[in-house]
Amino acid sequence: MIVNPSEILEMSDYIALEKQYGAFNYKPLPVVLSKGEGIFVWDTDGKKYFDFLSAYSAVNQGHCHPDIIRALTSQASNLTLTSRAFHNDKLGIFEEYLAKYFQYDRVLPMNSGVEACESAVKLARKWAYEVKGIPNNEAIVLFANDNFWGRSIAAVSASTDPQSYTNFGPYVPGFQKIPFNDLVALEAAFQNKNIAAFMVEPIQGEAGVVVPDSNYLTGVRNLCNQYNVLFIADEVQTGIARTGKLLACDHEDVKPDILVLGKALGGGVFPVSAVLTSDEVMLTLKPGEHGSTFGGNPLACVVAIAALEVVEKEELAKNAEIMGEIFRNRMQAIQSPLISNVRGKGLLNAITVQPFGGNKTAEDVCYELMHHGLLAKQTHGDIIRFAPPLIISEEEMQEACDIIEKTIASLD
Ligand code: IF1
Repeated sequence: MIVNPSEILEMSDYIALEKQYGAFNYKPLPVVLSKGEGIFVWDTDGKKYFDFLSAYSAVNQGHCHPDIIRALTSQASNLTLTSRAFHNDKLGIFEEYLAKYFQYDRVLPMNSGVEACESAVKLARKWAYEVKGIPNNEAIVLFANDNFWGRSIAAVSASTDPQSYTNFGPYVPGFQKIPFNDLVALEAAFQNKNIAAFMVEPIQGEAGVVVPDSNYLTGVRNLCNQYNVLFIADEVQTGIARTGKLLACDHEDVKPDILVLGKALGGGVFPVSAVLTSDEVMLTLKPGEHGSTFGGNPLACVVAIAALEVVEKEELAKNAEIMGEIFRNRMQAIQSPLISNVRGKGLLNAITVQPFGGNKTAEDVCYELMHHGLLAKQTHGDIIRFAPPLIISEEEMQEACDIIEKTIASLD
């Protein structure tokens, strides 16, 4: 079949094309989406769904937010890319806006989350040698078990998930892993003088929305101060209001040395990521030592500013907090042996599906939810993440919870 790119096909044909010509690195639900608006998406047959994945938290502001699309299209017809070989009239404005918004000295713009995380690791190594005085090539960066920060060779080298790292070796040296939510293990690891940084997600997303103890980040902050180690917070998924505060670290009023942002920084339309840090850390980078062709492009800069303006103007952190409470209360009230655990913060939530007696899995629940008009995706076989756009209203949240309740009841 040779398809004219403008031809309209059946859903099964779109899926068949991916099957014939794509890589099998994902296993999507059999739904083909062609339109999005706010918290809803539509498939090619015109069926409407609640989007309870939000493109893995990249669409916090809702699909095709008019203010963000306006910023995108007006900039797109003016100037899109200059590279960093020249200045552009949006980069400095974006850097100032971000630095003030999150209260850091400086901003390093990148594109994807994994690039920004890797940039943070590079910065930590540079700081280790040039400021902390660790002997050359001996710096160690610590990670928490079950971390997830992407798919690059460095990211899979930091991973403890065999699915992520198996047969992708040899791995990057100088990475060490300790248990998450364990300050004793952290302090023990810090006895090594060559530790440059500890990179951690304030809530572990891919691990299944694992929320640490309420004083964990404070403990990390204190130990990092005590041992002169950089605290890198990977807020690629938890940041930008997802957990009910602008940053998940704000729940404990803790400020990391290096903050990594991505996903919703691009307002769901464009890959924009950034590393924010102090003069002391950022100024270790000199011309030619790091970069990216697309990083800091004017299109990304205006989109990111528009995306953050929406978060502020529409008070998305507050809404995420309130709607998250409603969601977890509704889920906890469901009387079903299928649900064994409900957890999360703000609108980053998960339920654990217990295959009671029968053989219903989290995947079965997601298929059934899809048929009932709500899209969510399972992870690790038994966990379903629920993360709608943060603009969801109370009425819409109640309706979505009705769908989940009905679906669970139909599977019991
Ligand atoms: C996939 C989860 C979400 C991230 C954190 C960095 C990155 C991610 C904390 C890298 C990416 C993704 C990517 C996506 C699945 C996904 C995810 F399932 F792993 F947990 F969000 F729900 N730091 N997270 O979560 O960002 O380079 O992708 O822009 O399919 O791999 P990226």
